[in-house]
Amino acid sequence: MDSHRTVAAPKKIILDCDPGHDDAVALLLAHGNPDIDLLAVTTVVGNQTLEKVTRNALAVGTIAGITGVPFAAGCARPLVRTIETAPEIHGESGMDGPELPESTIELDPRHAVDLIIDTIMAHEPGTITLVPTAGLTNIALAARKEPKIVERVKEVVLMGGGYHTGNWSAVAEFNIIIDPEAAHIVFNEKWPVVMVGLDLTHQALATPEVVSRIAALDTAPARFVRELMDFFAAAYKDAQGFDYPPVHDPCAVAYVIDPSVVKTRKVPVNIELQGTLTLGMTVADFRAPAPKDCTTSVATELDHERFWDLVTDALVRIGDPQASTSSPEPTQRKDALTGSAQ
Ligand code: PIR
Ligand code: CA
Repeated sequence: MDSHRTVAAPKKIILDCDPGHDDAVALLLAHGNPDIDLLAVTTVVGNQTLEKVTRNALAVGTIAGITGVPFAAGCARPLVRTIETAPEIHGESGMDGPELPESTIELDPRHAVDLIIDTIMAHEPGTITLVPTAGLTNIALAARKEPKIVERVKEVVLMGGGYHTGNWSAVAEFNIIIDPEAAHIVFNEKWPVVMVGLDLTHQALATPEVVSRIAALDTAPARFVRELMDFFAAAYKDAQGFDYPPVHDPCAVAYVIDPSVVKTRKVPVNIELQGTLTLGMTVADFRAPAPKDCTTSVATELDHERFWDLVTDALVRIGDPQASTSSPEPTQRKDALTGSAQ
């Protein structure tokens, strides 16, 4: 019976990002999907400087019509290492390609680390999922500043690492190698960590079919995604020889929305901090069934079609937020059509 049907409560997440073409898609997916309750958006140095990625995050929020969600800037450099950015993939702005609007969102005055801690401590234990799609500096610092958050967080579903390949060295992925000490902290805390790494995200290719399906929506956010993907595709072809670009970050959000879209396997993972050739490697131990107290798992297989259905559906739901706030009400529009409006 209808009255007995239970609808699962949306999953509360904090998105910690460095937009970033794929971070932008992750933010759009999180905002547009009804099973996600986006509690906060925080930024950290990564694809570009903190200033640039924060500007980009606010611009994406503006395009998506996000209101009532705090956006806060976090760490401007990694814990130990010097800053390393990725202009060859994301351009000088960190999100080259589309023209960015002036933001209508005001930045929260708090440091991202404090916003993360405040938000987790203000909610019931076990209800918040952290979704980092950048270096782990903010998350590591939050765990050090307020250790109580570790047992309150439901899980950390992060885009980073890879158990069979790297993209910033032969064996290390960008989000991990830019702040390996932070990654070490995050992977060794007692919270559950789901590593959505390159093994998985290299299956999330923005093929021409995918991009034209999105472009056909013909809304401002969809056109924005098309322009992002055009730049990202060219950069990925030049820099890494990919036919189509892998859209990493929304895979972590998709896992939170529907874990059946992303297959995972429980396996111990730790971060290499000593190696001269292997710094930042996410070393996964597949030799035997994971021990009972294992807190880490790795993403292995993506349902490509359902993943892109989720992204497309989120864009359909987002619609054209700027157009609908500035265009006349349907009744006025009727007047306009009959020529009485001026
Ligand atoms: C993507 C990124 C950095 C470098 C390259 N070559 C490609 C960014 C993405 O935003 C994603 O979060 C992660 N880091 C993938 O490595
Ligand atoms: Ca990112």
